Amino acid sequence: MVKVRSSEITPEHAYRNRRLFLKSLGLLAGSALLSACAPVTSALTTAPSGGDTPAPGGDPGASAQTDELRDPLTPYEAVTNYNNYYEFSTNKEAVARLAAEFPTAPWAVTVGGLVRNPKTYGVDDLLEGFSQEERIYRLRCVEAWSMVIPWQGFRLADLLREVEPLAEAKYVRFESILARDVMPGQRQGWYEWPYVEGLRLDEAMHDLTILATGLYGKPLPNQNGAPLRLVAPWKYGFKSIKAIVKIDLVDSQPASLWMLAAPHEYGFYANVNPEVNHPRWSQASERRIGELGRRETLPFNGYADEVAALYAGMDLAENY
Ligand SMILES: Nc1nc2c(c(=O)[nH]1)N[C@H]1C(S)=C(S)[C@@H](COP(=O)(O)O)O[C@H]1N2
Ligand SMILES: [Mo]
Repeated sequence: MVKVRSSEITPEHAYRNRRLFLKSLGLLAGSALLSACAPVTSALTTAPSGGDTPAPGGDPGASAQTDELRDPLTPYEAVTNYNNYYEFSTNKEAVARLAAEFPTAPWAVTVGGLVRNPKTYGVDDLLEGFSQEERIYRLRCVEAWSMVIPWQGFRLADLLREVEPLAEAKYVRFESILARDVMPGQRQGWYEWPYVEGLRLDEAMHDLTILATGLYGKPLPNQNGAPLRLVAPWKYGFKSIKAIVKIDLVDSQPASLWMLAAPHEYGFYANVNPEVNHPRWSQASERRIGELGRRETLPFNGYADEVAALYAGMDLAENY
């Protein structure tokens, strides 16, 4: 087994995970009402006594109405109708409709490469074999818009430990499905399909990195990457590859679809960084979907305490 840095779980994450677990056992009766009484707008707001009107974005499918920064969840309607998924369309508002009939069962994910125990998993194997948790994460697209999404999923680290990476394994390469007959975007010649992404092994093993199987308490909608997509919340959204069919442990940095398409615009690391602008626009601020105006972009998308150490000593302008 490869040695990996043991990472820190924030109290907020631990708290939410415990709540989800209790909820799944039916031990949190009235949890929606309880969370509706929590302060939701800002740290300065006091909880309305006996208030039972859910805040905008509140939903019984999530254990809380905000992320740990107290920013409200993006409503389900927005999360599922404003999507980047170029296999279907470059029009974000058209993806949900075009992906509606996409067949996601049966589905197999092959995990191999530099591992001791290569294995192919069905989706049920993943749902039953790995403990599912809720993670409320910000998603920050490289195009400078963002959302707050309550995912369900499991730690990528749990899956990687099971297949036992060899000492030579340094990176993880992810591949999306290739299905030209049902993915109209793949019949266009602009990109090198299938969609490919990669992480360094320590990034992949980090506690924040999950494979998502659902959102808002429901199975993952097709437009959000069903049945399985990566979520690495401190990186630009394009790293969070959808509809994964193949995961390989490899010894050198994999080339992603975006690196091949525009290497000077999209690098391997893609850490959210307000100080390094995209060649064609600023990354200093972002538009939170559902809000007026813009907000400042946070280093590592607000997860610096958890992940900055992964990049100690690295030049983050060079390694964009
Ligand atoms: N296979 C695949 N994965 C993908 C994409 C894509 O086009 N194809 N788009 C990426 C981009 S740019 C973003 S911002 C997120 C969007 O995820 P969402 O639609 O669930 O919000 O998915 C990422 N994963
Ligand atoms: Mo994106």
